[in-house]
Amino acid sequence: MRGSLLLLLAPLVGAALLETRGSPDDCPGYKVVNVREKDHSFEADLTIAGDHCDVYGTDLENLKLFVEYQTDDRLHVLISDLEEDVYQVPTSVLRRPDANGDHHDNKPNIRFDYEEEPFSFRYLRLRTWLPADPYLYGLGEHTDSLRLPNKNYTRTLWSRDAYGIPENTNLYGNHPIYVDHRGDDGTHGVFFLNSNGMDIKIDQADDGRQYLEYNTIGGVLDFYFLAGPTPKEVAKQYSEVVGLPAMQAYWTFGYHNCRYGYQDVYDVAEVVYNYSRAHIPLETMWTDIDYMDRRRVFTLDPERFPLEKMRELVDHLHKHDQHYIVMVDPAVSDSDNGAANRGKEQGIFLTRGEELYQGAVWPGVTVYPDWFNPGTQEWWDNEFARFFDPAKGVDIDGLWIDMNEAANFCPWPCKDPAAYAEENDLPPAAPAVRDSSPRPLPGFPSDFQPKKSPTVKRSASGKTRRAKGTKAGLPDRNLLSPPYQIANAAGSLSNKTIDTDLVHEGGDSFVEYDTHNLYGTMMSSASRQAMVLRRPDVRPLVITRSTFAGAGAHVGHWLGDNLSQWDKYRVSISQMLAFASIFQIPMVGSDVCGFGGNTTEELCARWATLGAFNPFYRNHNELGAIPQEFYRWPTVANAARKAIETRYRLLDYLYTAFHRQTQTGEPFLQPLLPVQDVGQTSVDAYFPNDVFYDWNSGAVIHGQGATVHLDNIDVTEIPIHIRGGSVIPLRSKSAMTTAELRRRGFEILVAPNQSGYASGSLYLDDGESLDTASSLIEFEYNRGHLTIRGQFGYRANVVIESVTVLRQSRPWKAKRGVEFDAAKHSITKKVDIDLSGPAEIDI
Ligand code: MIG
Repeated sequence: MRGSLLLLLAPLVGAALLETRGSPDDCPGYKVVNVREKDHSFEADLTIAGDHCDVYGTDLENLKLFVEYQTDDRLHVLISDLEEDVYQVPTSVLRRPDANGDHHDNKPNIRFDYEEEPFSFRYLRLRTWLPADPYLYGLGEHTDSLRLPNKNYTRTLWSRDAYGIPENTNLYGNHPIYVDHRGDDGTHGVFFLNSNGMDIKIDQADDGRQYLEYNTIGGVLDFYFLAGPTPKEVAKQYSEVVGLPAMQAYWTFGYHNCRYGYQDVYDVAEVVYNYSRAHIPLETMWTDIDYMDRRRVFTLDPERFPLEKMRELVDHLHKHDQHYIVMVDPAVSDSDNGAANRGKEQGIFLTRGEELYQGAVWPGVTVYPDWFNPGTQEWWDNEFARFFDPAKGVDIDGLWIDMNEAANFCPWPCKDPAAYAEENDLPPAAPAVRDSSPRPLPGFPSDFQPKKSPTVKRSASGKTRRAKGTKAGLPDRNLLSPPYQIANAAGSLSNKTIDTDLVHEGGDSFVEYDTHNLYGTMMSSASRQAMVLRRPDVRPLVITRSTFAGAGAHVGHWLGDNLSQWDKYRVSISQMLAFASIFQIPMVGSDVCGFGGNTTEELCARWATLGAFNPFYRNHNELGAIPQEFYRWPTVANAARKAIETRYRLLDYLYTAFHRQTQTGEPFLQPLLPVQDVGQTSVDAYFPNDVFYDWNSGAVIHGQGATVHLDNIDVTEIPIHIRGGSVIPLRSKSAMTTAELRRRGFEILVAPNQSGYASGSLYLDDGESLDTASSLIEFEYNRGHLTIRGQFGYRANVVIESVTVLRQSRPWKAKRGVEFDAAKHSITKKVDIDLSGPAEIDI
């Protein structure tokens, strides 16, 4: 963005709370003194420009301002206390980008302007003025419109177990970045690197001027301004700040099935069997907390999910090139069990003074790992190595982590978690053990039948207060009820989570008040590491509920507890787009067919097709809801088979685009034109000014930068259009597993633009190694001629079998070996070209 951003900032509040008086609008602000300029940066002191107003605590007298042009397209502005005692997001959780980026011509594309006095500071508020009617995106996680409202709108960032993902509330994760899209005037992004609870208000002042305002209850004012000028460039620039997303294994893009409430291992096996019988490709089977003994992590229910049978199930899946994933929660049952005992021995749980801090979740009274504790990672690694031991334990292929906001059912102040657990039947009674065998499941071991089986010093934490300059937070703050209250939908800060006045272990003594929003991401990176230790060579799939900026470097995300409703189906699209294209967490998807409540055949069929265009494609269902596996209804089964077939044929296209995002930050995005409501079979879809081809019929649509009415969309179909100018590498045929899919050859589909030109690429690797040889193959088509070039480091054992060119503007003329498909007006040439080097094809 060329131009300037005038920042109107607010003072940092320190020290003890004084009584609240006056309005923040009357505060004096700061003046800039003693500016020290360097090549690409400058520093200045800020001193308070009048009497304190102390509206939300004692204003700090002196601050420092640090402004750095880190690249031509990235400006870093940091305003902190002089001593840097105020909390800053630890670099161990989010590393900071290299400040010595490219300065091509010393003409930064973004400029920092300021007024010396007043520097317009107001308590902990920062307001930035925007043009009228702005197009703002981001500031997740939320279920509001993709383009954020401009009036009377508050986005609260504070991780919360948000059943039903209600609109206008804070949800599981926190991504304080927005993108301001100004069309031809450019697009820029603003990332506020702050993990404290905050309200971000978007509204108009009394005089009608538009603003966006941060109200954070702690931390420093740490901003990255990203110059754009396109949304794609902003996304790339953001990825340079928070890190590129992790590459995922090929199989993780297959179809996943999950539910809460599978009664026993036989139930799970039967679902696997039913998918194969229905001929619906099931790549990965999941199991929720049902497998645990009384809901305790790192245990198996000895009657319903006995180890021996679990191992047989996993073996069966692996033998059929399928995968298995289970859930792990952070809260550990405070009872006599291995994980708890070892954790106590090693002193890695959160404490209050000398006592273990307790909450109550599924297993009853629980304790919580302190991810800041230097011993926690080792404990976690060890629990994974034991429980998920390939030789003796449950040999999972991926991991699902939940409840890491962190969730606590016991409302604050939770005085007696044991009484709470008792009154609320935690853990809930397990379902009765079946005494009749399920029907025989061909392909499973013959003894795969239920049997009745019998039922079955923490270190004191000497917390030291921090030394100066630790960026760990000022002392003597009110960490439970600060004077400014964010609009947390759960009420007070500590409600339904762990207490915000807890002090973390480790030299810095961070407090939960400042680091609450990091809990899920710290669990994520710890879990990724534990998974890598189990299988050092392969990319670990970890799917988490709570995220913070930068989490995509470690994990993927599912969108939490949605409901089986059309509005949740619709909002899953904008949520998915925001996570993939703005927050840099491209492995993302919603609970297909809906989690809470009963789905319907129609909704589930539509969601089966929509979900096939989410990077992460998983059907998941709540305990107690009617079953919704794809084979349960004929139309859903049909819709799923078709959608998975399309997805799988396109899987390398998705994989290539996903890989590109992990290398460059360029967002992985697919346009979606779904039917969005019950009983609806038509949709008005916006088509940009370009030529498009219908995926099924090959029919051409000339986009006019306007909506086009698409009719008669059967409940088993989803409209897909290929933009002219694309070359798409398709697998020649779909398959029942991604392993089988990788043995299929390629069909190169050419969709020329108006001038008869198209290009595309194909990324190939072994599909799973962290460190792998790869090929990046570029296709270029120009009026009858296809050129294949690129790097060919990976030896694929399949070939290009055919090339198809969709309807062209010139009349089709027969060439040798080229067939004409009259229905699609396309031409196809059979070829046999291996993927080991350049090639040229006339068609
Ligand atoms: O309190 O593990 O979002 O996917 O099925 C609910 C049971 C705990 C919440 C997750 C959901 C999961 C459920 N969990």
